[in-house]
Amino acid sequence: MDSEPSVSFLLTMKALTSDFIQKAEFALIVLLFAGCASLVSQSPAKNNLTETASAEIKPVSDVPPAENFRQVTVVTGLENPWGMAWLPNGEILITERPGRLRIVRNGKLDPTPITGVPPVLAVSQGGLLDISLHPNFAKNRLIYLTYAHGTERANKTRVARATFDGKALKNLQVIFEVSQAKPGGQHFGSRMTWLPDNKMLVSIGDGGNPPTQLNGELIRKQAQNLKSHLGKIVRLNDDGTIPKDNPFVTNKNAEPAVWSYGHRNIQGLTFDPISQKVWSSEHGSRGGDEINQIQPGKNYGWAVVTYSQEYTGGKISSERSRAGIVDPKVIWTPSIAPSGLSVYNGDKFPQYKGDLFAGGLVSQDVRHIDVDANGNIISQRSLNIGQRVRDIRQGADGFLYVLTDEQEGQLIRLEPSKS
Ligand SMILES: [Ca+2]
Repeated sequence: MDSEPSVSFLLTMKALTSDFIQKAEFALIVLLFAGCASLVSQSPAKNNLTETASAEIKPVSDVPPAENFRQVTVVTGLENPWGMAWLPNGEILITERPGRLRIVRNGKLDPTPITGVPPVLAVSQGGLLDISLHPNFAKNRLIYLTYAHGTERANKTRVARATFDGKALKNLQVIFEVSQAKPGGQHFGSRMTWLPDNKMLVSIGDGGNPPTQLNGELIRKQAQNLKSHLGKIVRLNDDGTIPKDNPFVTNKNAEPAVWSYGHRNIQGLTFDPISQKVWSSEHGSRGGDEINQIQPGKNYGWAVVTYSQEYTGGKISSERSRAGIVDPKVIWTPSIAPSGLSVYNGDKFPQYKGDLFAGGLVSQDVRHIDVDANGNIISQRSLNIGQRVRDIRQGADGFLYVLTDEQEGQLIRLEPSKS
């Protein structure tokens, strides 16, 4: 689910979809019974359940509440904040989508924005988006930003880096730009995360919903085109050059930056240093939002294999799983419109180490997803925030922090309710 449809539209959709899902769940139960019965009655060689094994991934529509959190509002008055990053001294940098970079010093929002931010295309979902510090920031002072650049008719997701002296960005340098320009204000991606070898991953959206076109066909088809950055995760060196061990560097029909493909619009991306796994959260259209475990060179399906439907209710694909395409680990129908995603590894919630925390724009909550040591999803719970959740990160102090996507957005700290 994208973030721009009106609330009443979404509520109607949510009600319709929820009704649809209850029926679908009933049908699924009947089908599973039938499947089990046929398993008993047939020899294994005859049944074809292996092909459709992913039907066992049941879309999640309802989750129990999370109760172990206390919410403390730290900062108010942020305009549509999008991403955040902690400096070594505990100060927090926060992007505002209209194009400002703010800083929280000693728990207070500095009224003066950081200077030196590049001009951005602030329209619909576009603007100043994610922020990330170089893993060696303490030595090199490098900060990375993603943003929408260009015009409403022709725009691209960009990655730029600059040095930060505590007040201003200096030596700004654009280190990556999507190869094709797209029209409109939808689907820019663009979360960043770092791998242990100091290579960076950046998510790039598929370019937009129908009827948005590129080269005479729906732009979303670019997600399956390896010659395009659209609908991909790209892997870059810290200066924007292409790592020589990227999965498609020797493929003449592929962009060498591509690391994984078949994505619609990934807005949550994180690396778990313990399990060494990369996780992403991805918007479906109507229903079919996903959490995926990302591996290099793999196809994640969009838009040929998906649980999602068109906003109008029409079919996007009849296929929900296919050999050679990676199944999602979580499917949300109705959509929660997933945003930031974090793996917890701090000491304030020791029992949640290794668990995932996902923000929801439409669901206005944080999903606490219990993950076991093997990376299997066990269960999930919902922490109601009551505002559109744009990002969730673990702070330098080990607490979890939430940004809310409102005109008067907030930074909220999550603490254990019993301490
Ligand atoms: Ca998928």
